[in-house]
Amino acid sequence: MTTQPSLLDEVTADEALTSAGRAPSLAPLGEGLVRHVLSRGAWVDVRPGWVQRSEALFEHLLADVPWRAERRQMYDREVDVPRLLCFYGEEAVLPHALLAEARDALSAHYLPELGEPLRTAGLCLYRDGRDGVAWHGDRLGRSSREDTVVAIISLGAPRPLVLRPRGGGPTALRVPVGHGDLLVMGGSCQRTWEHAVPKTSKPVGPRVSVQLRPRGVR
Ligand SMILES: O=C(O)CCC(=O)C(=O)O
Repeated sequence: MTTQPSLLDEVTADEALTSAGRAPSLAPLGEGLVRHVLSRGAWVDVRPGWVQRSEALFEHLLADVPWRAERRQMYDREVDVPRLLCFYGEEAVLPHALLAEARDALSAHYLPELGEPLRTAGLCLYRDGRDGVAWHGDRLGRSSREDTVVAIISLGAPRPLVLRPRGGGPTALRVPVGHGDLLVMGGSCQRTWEHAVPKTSKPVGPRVSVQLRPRGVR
């Protein structure tokens, strides 16, 4: 006797295939990872397209992360921070299982250099070209005096992440990051170099940045 799958089973199987086909996943990390050695003990690793089928992850984060607008003091007045934010501390459950997988894969890869795992995730949403982040190093905490690693996964519309030596000077490295690209800043980069995502008047879509950092680095 042959058994005929019901129409319902077929639909379910089709749906499962479709959603599995769209599911984001990580490409092998070592393949395609290029290191840019900067001055004064700083380096930047770039791995284009590390998150494959990143669109589904991007849409999930856009919809499900409790994005918050923040304000900060600028001289004598308070201004809007030009991007939305959400911070996940060490104990927090990340908003998608793939981010935990990415954090663990990066922790394993960089352990010989870093000596500790990545533990926190800072998420930023750049809604359009009016959002950006000015020149800075992540120097709150231990990174003001110790070498460290900050890994950034970029999703959605690409925006250039630019780097220059601390204290000014022309941009020395400009990396357009989006659509699942990975950029990792390491060594003395947070102390001796600065990075920024400049605002732009060009029409650009939203971008989400996921920054994975070790304990005590912000
Ligand atoms: O958008 C990015 O990828 C950079 C974010 C950043 O530098 C920061 O939040 O400190």
